Amino acid sequence: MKNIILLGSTGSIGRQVIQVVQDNPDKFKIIGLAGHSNYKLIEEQALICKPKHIAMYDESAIGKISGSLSNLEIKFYQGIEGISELVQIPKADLIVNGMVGSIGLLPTIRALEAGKTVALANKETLVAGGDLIMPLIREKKLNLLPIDSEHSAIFQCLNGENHSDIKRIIITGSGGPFRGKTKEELKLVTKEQALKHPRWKMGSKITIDSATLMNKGLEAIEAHHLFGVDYETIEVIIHPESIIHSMVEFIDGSIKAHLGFTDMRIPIQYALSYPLRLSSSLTGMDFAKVANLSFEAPDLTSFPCLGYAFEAGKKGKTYPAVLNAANETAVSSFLNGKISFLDISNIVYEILSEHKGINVSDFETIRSQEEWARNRALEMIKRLGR
Ligand code: MN3
Repeated sequence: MKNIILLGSTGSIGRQVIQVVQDNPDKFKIIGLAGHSNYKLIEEQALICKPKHIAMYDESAIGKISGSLSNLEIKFYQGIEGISELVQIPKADLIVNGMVGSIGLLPTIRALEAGKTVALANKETLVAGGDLIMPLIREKKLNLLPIDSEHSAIFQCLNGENHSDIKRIIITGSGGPFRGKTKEELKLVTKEQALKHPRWKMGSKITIDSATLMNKGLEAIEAHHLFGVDYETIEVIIHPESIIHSMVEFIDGSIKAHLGFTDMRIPIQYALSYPLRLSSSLTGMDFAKVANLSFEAPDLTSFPCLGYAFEAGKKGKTYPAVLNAANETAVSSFLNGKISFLDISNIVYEILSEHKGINVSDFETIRSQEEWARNRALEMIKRLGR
């Protein structure tokens, strides 16, 4: 039995983690839940999972969790400090981080410091803090198990392979809802259109990132850290069918691809069961119905965020953290109707241009530079004023 602490339980990934755990009640037990502010949902989840620990990021949400949990003997935690304390409890075998945004960085660091295996769906954690996290993983000889479908695919392609045999890592992406649109056509696209992802059902932040292709850029930075490869080795290709979840080319010209349904429960289950595989109801792809797999180069003119992410990644230092923080702020303002779709990439570009990168030596450096980027983004958003 693996004892799991689930961070971000009320989000899209978190809800699917609970499904996987419910499908395998003899393998996994959730002993801790952490959510942002949705106290109603976390209460429902607690009645199902019967955890011993619950944390809420929004400190006012704890008090709203009703008495229905009073006979469960639950210990409650508050804020990011509370979540960071929760991940260290001795009984936890696996920390699943499904939080959204680089706010997930501190709990990840605390979990690793406590020697825990972490299954990571929170890509912003690696984008902002990869330079802190990866040395910690190596020093403590821990496992960081990717849940992001592309990275789970690459991770599985690399099983049993030598790192020095990697020639190229090829990250696939559906191209999002606006694939094929010109920059002119993107001027007037709405939030509702951006939220309609053609292949994956996901939370709103990542769905907007998929529409701008920032998501692929963040994934390239994530791959750089996770697999220890430089950016010249990483390629992004648009694959609208989303059947191939990523590929690895080796020095002998062999290419391994990972294929499957677009259902996050598959990579989630693999991260939970690793190194074993467990059976699942999601089997039996009908290739005659799939019929075609197509590919095209990403359009960096309509979707410049992808290029900005590669640039920030290559520059290293605090550039990726600043790119990510500016993007998080811009996306949330887009979702609130304050800026247009194209403003997102403009804001990211401006802030990256202004930024003077600093070597990442500690968490405080990242936090302070993120704060700078968020404040600069808010100033720009105010100026754009809608
Ligand atoms: Mn992905």
